Amino acid sequence: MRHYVGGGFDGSGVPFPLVDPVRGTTAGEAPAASRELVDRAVDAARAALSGPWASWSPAERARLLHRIADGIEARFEEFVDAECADTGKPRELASTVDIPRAVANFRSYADLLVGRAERSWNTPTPDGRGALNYTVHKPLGVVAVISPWNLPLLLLTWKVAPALATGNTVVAKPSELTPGTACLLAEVMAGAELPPGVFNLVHGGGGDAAGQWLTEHPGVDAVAFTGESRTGSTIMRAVAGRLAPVSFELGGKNAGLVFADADLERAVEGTLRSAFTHSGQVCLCTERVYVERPVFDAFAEALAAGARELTGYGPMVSAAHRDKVLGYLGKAAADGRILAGGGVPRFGDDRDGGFWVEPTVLTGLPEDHPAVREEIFGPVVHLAPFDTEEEALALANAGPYGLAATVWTGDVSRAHRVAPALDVGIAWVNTWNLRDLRTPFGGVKASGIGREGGDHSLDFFSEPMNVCVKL
Ligand code: NAD
Ligand code: 6OD
Repeated sequence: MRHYVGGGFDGSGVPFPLVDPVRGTTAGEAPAASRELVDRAVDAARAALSGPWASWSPAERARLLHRIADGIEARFEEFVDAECADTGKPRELASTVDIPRAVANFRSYADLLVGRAERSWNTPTPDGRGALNYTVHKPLGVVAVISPWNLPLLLLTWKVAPALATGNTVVAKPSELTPGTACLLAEVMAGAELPPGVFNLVHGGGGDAAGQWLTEHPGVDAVAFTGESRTGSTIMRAVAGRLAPVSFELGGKNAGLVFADADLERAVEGTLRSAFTHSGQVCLCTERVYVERPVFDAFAEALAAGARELTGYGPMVSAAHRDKVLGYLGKAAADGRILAGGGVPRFGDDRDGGFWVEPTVLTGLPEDHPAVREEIFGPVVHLAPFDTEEEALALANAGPYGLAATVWTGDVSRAHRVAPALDVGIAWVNTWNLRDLRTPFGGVKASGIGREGGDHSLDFFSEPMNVCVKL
């Protein structure tokens, strides 16, 4: 595990331990960047802005993004191994979602860049000769990309790819819990013929460490961050003095709405996926489901049975996160009912030292209960009944978050009525987490600031400038 600064690898810094979430054993270590190294990374990124990188055409940058994607594909299994070692996630998930999506992130921004149209306007003037207005997109400068532990490579590359596509230079800081695939990405970058300093990587923690030092650094022109809403507030304060732009993808407490006219089998299967994928450690996971009363009992019974039958799921990422999730389950057991799970699975082997929590279905809690209102980010879903469409919408839209929601219905008019009325950035109907990388992605309220995806990312990572030429 090494930093990558100014085109060179660097192993300096106090080592911190990496823990295998499956067994709870120490699995290695990574170096924490010193403040001096963070300064060097930002300086390298700033210097690269005025080097040969500045004259790379969009087509050259697009070819670079494809080379990076090729480099990840060439070492696909190593990336899968590293993602599984850090997160404990099942191999099936890393090899069908995380690593392919990282490849797709680079390829899709390469394609978007080449096809990007610039707008121009013919402007009438009193002398009849007119003026030509057109837009030039410039990079923002040095961008800090700070990412979380749940989908480490997917979420890092989701921001690094468009940042490079638009001509910025990057200093990336992955979560201190999951630095492995970022290290491999730096090796791919080193082989991808990009000028030194265009991509830099530093490791370490958030507060009073590399993360904070980056966001406070006067040489950082913008911060693209994914993580907890509270951390987003802290970063906003850090950049406020210099008015640096931010793009934030933050927490969620996503609702599912199941109407009585839905295909119940499909709704149960979809909710099992939306609640328990990566053991609930995906920001888009459903943590509360409102079910129309006539089908509530049947849905609850089928979902609980499905949850009990789940196998092949992974652990929580850390002991601290496992304890946080179990804390919610303790409160829920006291105040409501547990229909499935609620505890720690026992394997009778070395996995018993890991950070496991059973897929859990809760019911009977009031809406202001911490387990219903706060983001748990684990394999826990709460079920409650509703009687009318208005009530369902009010329940889904309550609370501080507004990231995603899922609607299960067989009535196409209801689908088009309910989905746009949800106070979220993304609403799925009769599916979950079906992604088209050209669409806007982000949250409202405490779930984020700004939109990424497709042109939205290209717009965030560039500064549009108007040129007006009198003819
Ligand atoms: P986190 O906020 O604790 O950490 C995220 C990153 O920020 C890490 O790299 C961390 O080191 C860094 N960080 C922490 N404090 C910092 C500070 N003061 N200054 C600068 N950097 C700092 O989040 P996490 O626990 O790693 O991830 C889980 C959270 O992320 C959940 O809330 C989840 O909902 C959210 N998330 C949101 C999305 C989305 O797209 N909306 C996607 C994934 C995760
Ligand atoms: O699919 C994406 O583009 C994305 N940003 C997913 C985020 C998932 C959160 O854990």
